[in-house]
Amino acid sequence: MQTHILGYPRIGSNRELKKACEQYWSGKTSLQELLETGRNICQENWKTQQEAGIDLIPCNDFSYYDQVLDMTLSVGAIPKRYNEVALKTSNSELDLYFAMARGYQKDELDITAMEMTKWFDTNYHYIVPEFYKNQEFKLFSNKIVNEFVGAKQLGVNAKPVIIGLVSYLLLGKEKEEGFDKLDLASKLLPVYIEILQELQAQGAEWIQFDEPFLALDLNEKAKETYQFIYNEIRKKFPKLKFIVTSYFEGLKDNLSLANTLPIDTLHIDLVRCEDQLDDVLDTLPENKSLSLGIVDGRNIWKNDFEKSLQLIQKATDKLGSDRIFIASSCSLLHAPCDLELETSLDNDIKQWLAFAKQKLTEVSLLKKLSEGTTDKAILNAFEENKKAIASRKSSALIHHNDVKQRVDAIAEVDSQRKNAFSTRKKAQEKVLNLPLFPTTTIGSFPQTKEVRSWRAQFKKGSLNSEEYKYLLKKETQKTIQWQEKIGLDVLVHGEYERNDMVEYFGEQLAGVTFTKKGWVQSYGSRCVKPPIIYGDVYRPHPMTVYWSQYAQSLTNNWVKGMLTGPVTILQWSFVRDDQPRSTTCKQIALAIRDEVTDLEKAGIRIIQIDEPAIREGLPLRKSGWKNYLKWAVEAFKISSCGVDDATQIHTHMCYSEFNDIIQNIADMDADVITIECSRSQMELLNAFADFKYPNEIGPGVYDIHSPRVPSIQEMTELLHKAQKVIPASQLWVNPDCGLKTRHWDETEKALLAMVSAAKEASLRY
Ligand code: MET
Repeated sequence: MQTHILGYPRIGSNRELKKACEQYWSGKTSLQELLETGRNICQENWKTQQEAGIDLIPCNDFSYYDQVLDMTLSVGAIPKRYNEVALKTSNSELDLYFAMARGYQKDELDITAMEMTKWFDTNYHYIVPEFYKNQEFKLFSNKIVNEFVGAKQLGVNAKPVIIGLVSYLLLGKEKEEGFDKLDLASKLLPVYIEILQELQAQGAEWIQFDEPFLALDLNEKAKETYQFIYNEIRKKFPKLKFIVTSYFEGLKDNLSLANTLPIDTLHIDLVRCEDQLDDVLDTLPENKSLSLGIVDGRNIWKNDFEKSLQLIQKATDKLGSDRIFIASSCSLLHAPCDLELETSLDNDIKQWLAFAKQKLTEVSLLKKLSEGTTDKAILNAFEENKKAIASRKSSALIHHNDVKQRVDAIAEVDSQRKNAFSTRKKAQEKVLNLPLFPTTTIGSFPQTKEVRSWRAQFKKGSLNSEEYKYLLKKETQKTIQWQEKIGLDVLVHGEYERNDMVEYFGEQLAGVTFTKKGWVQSYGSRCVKPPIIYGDVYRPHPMTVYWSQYAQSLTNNWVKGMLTGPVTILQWSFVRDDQPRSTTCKQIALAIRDEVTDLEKAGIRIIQIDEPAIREGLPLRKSGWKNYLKWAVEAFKISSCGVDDATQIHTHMCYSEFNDIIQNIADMDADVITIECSRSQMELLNAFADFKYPNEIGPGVYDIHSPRVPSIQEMTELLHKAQKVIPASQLWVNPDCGLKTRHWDETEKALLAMVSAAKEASLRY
């Protein structure tokens, strides 16, 4: 029996890599210093794994930005627009690499970055490979081999982690018509072979090919490509040992394909899909070993040893322990580094958690326990584990019967508005009295340095709560007055009191806690610190009423109440794994519902419940969509349906393609939906037009992710375009998303222009 993990976090326990990269980018440090930080992190990670007793230690899981971009550079799939950058950076491969990741604006060049998108259903973003019809590949970067050699020099015979050829192609995008990216497989194969030859020559024994697409829906062509590629690789390398990993889903209908691949070890994710174990055990060919992905790489809960040992036992009974690997379910990239750095977490909660470093020990302990160790320390660790698991099952911190009962008692009427939209629309028109093409914003206004420094000072204690409140009030007041002045119709308070749209609610909800250093890489040097939903969630006190009510008291215009929706809070957190996500989501929905009804009672007649993450929560396989969408939509409705007809519910969504979920969006039945639209030149609106979406809709008329100030004319044109496909009586006018990352001067100019564009549109109508 062997132990391994699929990859380890590379940001460093104190985000050393983030800091080193950002300093290098801003010209404050040298390339040598950055490379040294990189090397130190690799060494530290290898050492940590050695000490934890991991048998097969990964290399090439480190990356200065992203592992997919690393592969792109390795195989020389460098888009032509970087040709000149390559000349300018000819003595530093890493500079070219960063230019591809972040764009290049120097030496009179202005070259855009490569596209970035989410890595499967995680919050990690990768750089999308670009493929062209006459795509050529050639070995360009030696990073893979160099990292292997680096490990070897430290006495670690590491297992290079390489994105499998088929998954690499499937992760990319055809940038021209007239070919299929999978057709590039035979052109790419020689470069993979070259890399493997060099690794073999340097003494590599094991190679890990990550093939996450093996766990997704595959067409025939992809299946054939898998077979072709792995047969070719095997022919060339009869002696290298290959582990092919699948994760984030079960192999399901691709199991027979996986079984036919001429590889040595197949890795399966038993956290995401425990059910697949029996089928795999029944069908795995005798010449293959099985890697059991049993320690959760995506979440922060301690492994339940008793349960895991039963699964391991089942596998060893069938295959014999020689054919078993104990592993993390996926790369530990998605977990924070080290729980020991958390000094202010509640101790009861802390004992239920394991971060990446602790997960290494879990993998190693599971092996020793399943081998029947008699070592006292290990047996003690097992007892400790049992105690922690048992305490989580019954802890009063987690379990609140009244919350559970409230979820059980949810009735159909709770997720239905009192009347249909057509009736509500009339009631709302009467009360709200808004013009045609009403203007509004998505919620946040610039979070200036000052605003952030007040929060920092408040947290440190150098501002007391009254002083902090006073400053925020003044900022809110200024924002309300300014919105009135430029003639916006529906105002917002600006969200100055919020650090982050999920954290702000998480901090106030019971059942949610936060770490100090639980950073996880989101993309490049950007890290996030997701809240931990550990227990039954409820709302001990109103969360936003004070600020909304205050803002409303300052104006005769309507002020929108501003909330984050239950699915988004769930999606952007570490979620408890001891009950279905749908149940946790409903608990959050009830808490938001309480807030919505309190806002209504306080005189707020327009309430926005943001759900930007609803689409990204879609399961990876289509077969799971129906169930997810059912509970996700229900959760939104539970949160939004407790109000009268005349109270207008808004929702906001961004980063989304809506075509395949438009029916579900309609089922959410928000009175108004605002969407990100401008970068697609209103194309995203077509899904709503084709569907004849009945409720009101605010397609974003300018891109808030750029400092560029849009002209009145371009926004009028966009509105005109929108009006062609959606009746004017249904249209709102607003930016794409919140303005918190923008500066005031851009914001002022852009919103002034937007209000003028709305006026012009209504005159034209
Ligand atoms: N109300 C939030 C804001 O304006 C919505 C953001 S959606 C990512 O920032």
